[in-house]
Amino acid sequence: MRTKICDLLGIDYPIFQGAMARIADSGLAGAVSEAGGLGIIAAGNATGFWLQNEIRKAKAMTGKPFGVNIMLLSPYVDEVVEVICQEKVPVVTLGAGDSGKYMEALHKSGTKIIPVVPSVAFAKRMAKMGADALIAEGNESGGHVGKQTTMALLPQVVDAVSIPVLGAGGIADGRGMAAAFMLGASGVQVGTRFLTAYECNIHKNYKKAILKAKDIDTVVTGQVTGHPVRVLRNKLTRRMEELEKQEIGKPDFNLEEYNAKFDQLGRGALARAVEEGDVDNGSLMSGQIAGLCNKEQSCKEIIEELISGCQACFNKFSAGTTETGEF
Ligand code: TUI
Repeated sequence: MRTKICDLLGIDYPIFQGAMARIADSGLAGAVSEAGGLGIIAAGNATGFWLQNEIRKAKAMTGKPFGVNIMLLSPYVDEVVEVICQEKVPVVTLGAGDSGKYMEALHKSGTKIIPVVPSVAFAKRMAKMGADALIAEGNESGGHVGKQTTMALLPQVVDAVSIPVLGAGGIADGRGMAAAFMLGASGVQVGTRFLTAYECNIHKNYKKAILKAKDIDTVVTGQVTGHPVRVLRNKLTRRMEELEKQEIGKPDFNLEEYNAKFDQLGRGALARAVEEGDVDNGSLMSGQIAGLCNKEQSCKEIIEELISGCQACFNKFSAGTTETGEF
């Protein structure tokens, strides 16, 4: 199953592992790349020093291409970009902001640039600025989300640009992957499913919470702050909702004060989930598709299942099937 994105990046399968801040390290990314997908180290809010070490560990694990995700809200973006250029990382994805400023330096070092886009307008802007491909990420995703669903966003982005587009958000098995192809994608990015991989080094409580999550168990927090984040519902999200209810209706509502209170609640919450396994007070980032992620597997097994499941969909729905009344 090769597509344009495989040829562009020199990977075997058109599957990217979603970059999950504080989670997607060299252990996860190296395993995904070694299995033929594109593993991605999430720079998140980490320093250039941390990232350089992770890049070197990934290089030692696999001779295959891997990527780094630049989280554009990070205070360390400049040093992260510098390290990526120095280490000649073959591909970067960029999220949570506008990557225009960094494109020239990254291209000069031979790095392929793949911004995450939440809208058609932003997709067109990134394509015009020289992006090599795009990831159209729907609101079903975990973590920082845009407003459009994958189903609506992906085909509109595909039609708006002439570079390859990957679909992301709500994709965790071969059926989702086949659906993305039907909408015009050249590949998919899968995040939540990789949270359940053996090689994913999150606390066991976090992993268990994903494994037992149902379809309705995620919520988007931070809608008012301007940084909406999808996570599993828990005590922390209920406190955030409570704060929203109390403050928003006030006649003297002050956004800055509200944001400060919200930040106070969220401070350190991702680390509490990932490292301490605090499933009540931590931020358990997760996509809506967690309900489908029910077993722990290796990255290789996950990738093989995605490919064989996608292939089975194509076979099932190929010529003649509609006449047998199978669907
Ligand atoms: O970036 C992500 N997902 C993330 S980043 C993250 S760490 C974080 N934690 C707390 C608050 C904020 C971040 C956890 N998950 N996905 C890619 C993505 N990019 N989703 C949405 C966007 C995006 C949003 C607005 C990209 C561009 C944009 O605006 C660009 C513009 O200038 O119009």
